[in-house]
Amino acid sequence: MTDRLTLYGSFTSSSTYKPMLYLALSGLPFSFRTVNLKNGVQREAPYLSVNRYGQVPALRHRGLTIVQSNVILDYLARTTGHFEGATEQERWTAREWLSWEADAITNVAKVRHFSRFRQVDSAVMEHFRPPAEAALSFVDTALEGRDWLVGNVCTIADIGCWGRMVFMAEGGLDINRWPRLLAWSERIKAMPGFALPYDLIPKKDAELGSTAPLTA
Ligand SMILES: N[C@@H](CCC(=O)N[C@@H](CS)C(=O)NCC(=O)O)C(=O)O
Repeated sequence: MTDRLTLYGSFTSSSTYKPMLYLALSGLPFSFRTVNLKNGVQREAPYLSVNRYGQVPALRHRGLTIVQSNVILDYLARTTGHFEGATEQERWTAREWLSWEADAITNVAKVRHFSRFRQVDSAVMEHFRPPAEAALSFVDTALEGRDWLVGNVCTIADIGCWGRMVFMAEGGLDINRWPRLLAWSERIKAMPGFALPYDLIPKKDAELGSTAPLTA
């Protein structure tokens, strides 16, 4: 049983970016295993034995297999202590944000997906754009008078919500429309270890990270 974290993911995936960003900001060493979504590797038996949903990301650690990006963030925060809420209430509130983002910020990812990877009828965009904009407005309002979504420091709530919306410009969603959200993204970008997805997620398998200890 290995103590080294192994993350399966893909270069263009916001769901992959979320745990990748977590690991980069934490300075944790890990192995990256690329899953080529374009070639359909996610639907082949070897990968389906890792993630039954045929999606990235997936995390393997200490004999466990963890899938769904927000469950991975939850696991990493519990296991390593990095970006965990400071109090029990904050820990629950951070997970509440992650559950909400899977319902709401997912629409931002859909707008980007249909803009970048598919030719779809305009009705599809008309369906997804209003809830995507509403989700961004909701985060913008929640950030009024505060630096972070939960408590006084960056938590998995910030990493999960930002990570899912990171490609918003590719969907024609201009972050300048949401000034508090913009300022929050700048705070995240100023953190040591930060990188944008195309600079962070390798196209090939890689051994990454420093020699930081697993526990914060
Ligand atoms: N709820 C999942 C969503 C994962 C997801 O949608 N992954 C996409 C890439 S961002 C994927 O693997 N798509 C490949 C496919 O569906 O064939 C999570 O948060 O992990």
